Amino acid sequence: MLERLLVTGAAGGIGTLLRHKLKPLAKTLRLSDVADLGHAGENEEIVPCDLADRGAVRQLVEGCDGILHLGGISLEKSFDTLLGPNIVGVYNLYEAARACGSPRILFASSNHVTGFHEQGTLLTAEASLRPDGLYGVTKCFGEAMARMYHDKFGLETAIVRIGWCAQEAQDHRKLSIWMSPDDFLSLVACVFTVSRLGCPVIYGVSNNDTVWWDNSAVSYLGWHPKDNAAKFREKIDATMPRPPKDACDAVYQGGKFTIEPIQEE
Ligand code: NAI
Ligand code: 15L
Repeated sequence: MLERLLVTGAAGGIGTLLRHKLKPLAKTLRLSDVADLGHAGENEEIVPCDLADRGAVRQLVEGCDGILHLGGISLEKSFDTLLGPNIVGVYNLYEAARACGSPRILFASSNHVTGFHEQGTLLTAEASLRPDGLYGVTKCFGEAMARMYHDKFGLETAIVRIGWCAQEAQDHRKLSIWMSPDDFLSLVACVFTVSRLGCPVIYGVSNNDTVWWDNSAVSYLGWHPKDNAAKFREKIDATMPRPPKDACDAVYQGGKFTIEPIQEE
């Protein structure tokens, strides 16, 4: 069991889904965000922090032996909006981790680092990076930071390219990329308990019927996702039309992100 697990971005969608489920993994959960996290529950510490504030991030990481890094901008935005949380923030986090005993990190990357691959292509961790926007590019930066801090300093990171983590898959594309909160939780548990982690790339996806990603290279983690988005298919088919074959949602893994404009502010 970890002594103190830091969860950045804990007030966000995934952080909220996992907050109570994470408790068995650590004696103390240190929950952090710029948004309101409410009151600290049993075995919780609330530490507000802007990831772009280097000194604050250094203090935030002190005393933590694991970091679940969910914090940052999670959608396509302007470069100026992404810069602080997703670029400066990731640098601050890795430098703080290096100074604080190199706790293991789970970096929440995204399927949008490879969003311009076509849906019919089965990707492994070796797939070339084909980000589908500036958001995806910032996640490529985070992945490169993780790799460099591992090669140079031995700091271990699980790079998790999350598909869509939520209670439900709501459209046809998400039937292939959905990861249930419970499957994410079991992945987090594997990452923080496996004896040697290294710096693997893992696709964060449940055991869905339609598969775009191959995680066989990380079988040593012992992660066996159990849920399957197929249970949402009937509802999706009944409530929305299947996208036309040539629509971005049906062609590219990144779906609509591939047609997002470069935003100016
Ligand atoms: P979210 O947008 O709901 O939560 C992110 C949290 O980060 C927010 O609570 C926000 O206040 C916080 N944050 C933003 N800027 C910050 C800053 N400067 N300092 C501190 N905190 C800051 O995102 P969600 O959906 O919970 O995703 C969590 C992570 O997983 C994100 O990094 C996202 O890119 C990644 N991801 C999520 C996917 C999903 O299915 N939800 C899919 C792929 C990747
Ligand atoms: C992401 O990276 C986003 O954070 C999430 O909100 C979804 O849009 C997801 O990708 C997706 O690909 O649907």
